[in-house]
Amino acid sequence: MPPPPPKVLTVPAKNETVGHDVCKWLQSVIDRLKWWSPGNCQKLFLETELIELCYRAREQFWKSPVKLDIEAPVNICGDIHGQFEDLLAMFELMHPPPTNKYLFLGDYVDRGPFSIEVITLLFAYQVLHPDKVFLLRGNHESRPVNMQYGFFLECRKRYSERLYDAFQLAFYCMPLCAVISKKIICMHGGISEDLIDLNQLEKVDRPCDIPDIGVIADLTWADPDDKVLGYGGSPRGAGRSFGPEAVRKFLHLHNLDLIVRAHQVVMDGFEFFAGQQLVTIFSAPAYCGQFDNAGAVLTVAPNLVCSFTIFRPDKSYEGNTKEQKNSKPHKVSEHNEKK
Ligand SMILES: [Mn+2]
Repeated sequence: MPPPPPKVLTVPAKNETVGHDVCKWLQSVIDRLKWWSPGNCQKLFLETELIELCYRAREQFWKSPVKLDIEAPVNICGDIHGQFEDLLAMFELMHPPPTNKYLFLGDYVDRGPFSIEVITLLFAYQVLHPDKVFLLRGNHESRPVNMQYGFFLECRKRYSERLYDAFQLAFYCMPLCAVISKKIICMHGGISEDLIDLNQLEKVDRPCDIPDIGVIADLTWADPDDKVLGYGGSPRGAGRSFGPEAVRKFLHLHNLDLIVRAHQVVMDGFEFFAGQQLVTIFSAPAYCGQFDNAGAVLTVAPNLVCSFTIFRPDKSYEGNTKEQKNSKPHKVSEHNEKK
C-alpha cells in the first residue's frame, strides 16, 4: 500500500513559487554536500530538514505530469544506486545544474553506501531548478524493494524510520517516463505492450505503488531480450521482457526514434539494442565494487545527435567524449541492422 499523504504539508501551495529563503536553504544543502566526506556525513544535516526536503520534492513531483516533456539539449543518467562519490565526480566532469540540464532514469537508492546523499542532492537540485533537473522513478523507488536492498537499513541506522517514510512519500509521486523533443522516450525499465497511447499515462493516480504487471510495472521493471519474439515473461518476477520487433513496433506506433532506459549493468556504461533503436545507460561505475563496468552519461544535443561520456571504474575519465557517429536518433531508419 502506498503511504498516505501527510496531514499537514509544510510546502508552498501549488502556485506559490519557491521563496528566496527557501532557495538559499536549498543552495546550502547542495553546498554542504560539496564538503561531504564519509567522516563528516552525519554532521551535515538535521533530520528535520531532510524531511522538509522530501515534502518539497514530493510537491514538485506531484505538480509535474507522469510523462515529462523535455527539450534537448539534456544529459541523461542511468542507475546511481547510492554511489555518491561517483555522482559528485560525474557532476564535476559534466558541469552541474543549472549550467546543464539533466534527466535521471531512477534507481538512486539501494546497493551502494550513500543513498541518502545521492537522493538528497538530487532532490535539492530538482526543487531549486525544476526546469533543469528531472527525476524519473526506478523500481528501487518503491517500499517493497528499498526495504530489502539497503535503503531502509541506511535510513534507520543513520537517522530514523520516520525519515525513510518521508522519502517514500516523495518516491510514490515521481514521474514514470519522459519524452525528449518529441522523439526520444526515456524510462527506467522498458516499453509496455499495454501502452497504446502515451496519454494513458495522464490517468495514473499518484501516489501509486508499482504493481507486478501492467504499464507501470513495465516502465520500471522491463528488460530487452534478443531471444524474445514480441513480448515475453521476465525472470525478475515483475514487468516483462521485449524483443527487437517489439521495439520497432513501439517506436512506429508512437512516432518516436529512440528508447533510452537504464536498469541493467552494461560493461561500457551504454549498450545498444535492436540496431540503434534502444540504448541502455548505466551510471554507477564499478557497480557495487563487484563489476568492472564503466558508467556513462548520454548527451542529447539540440539536433538530437547522441554522444556518450564514459566513466571508468578507476575514476579516471576518457579524455574525449565518445561520439557515436551513427547515433543520430532522428535519422534511425527501420532498416538498421542489429548490432
Ligand atoms: Mn532497476
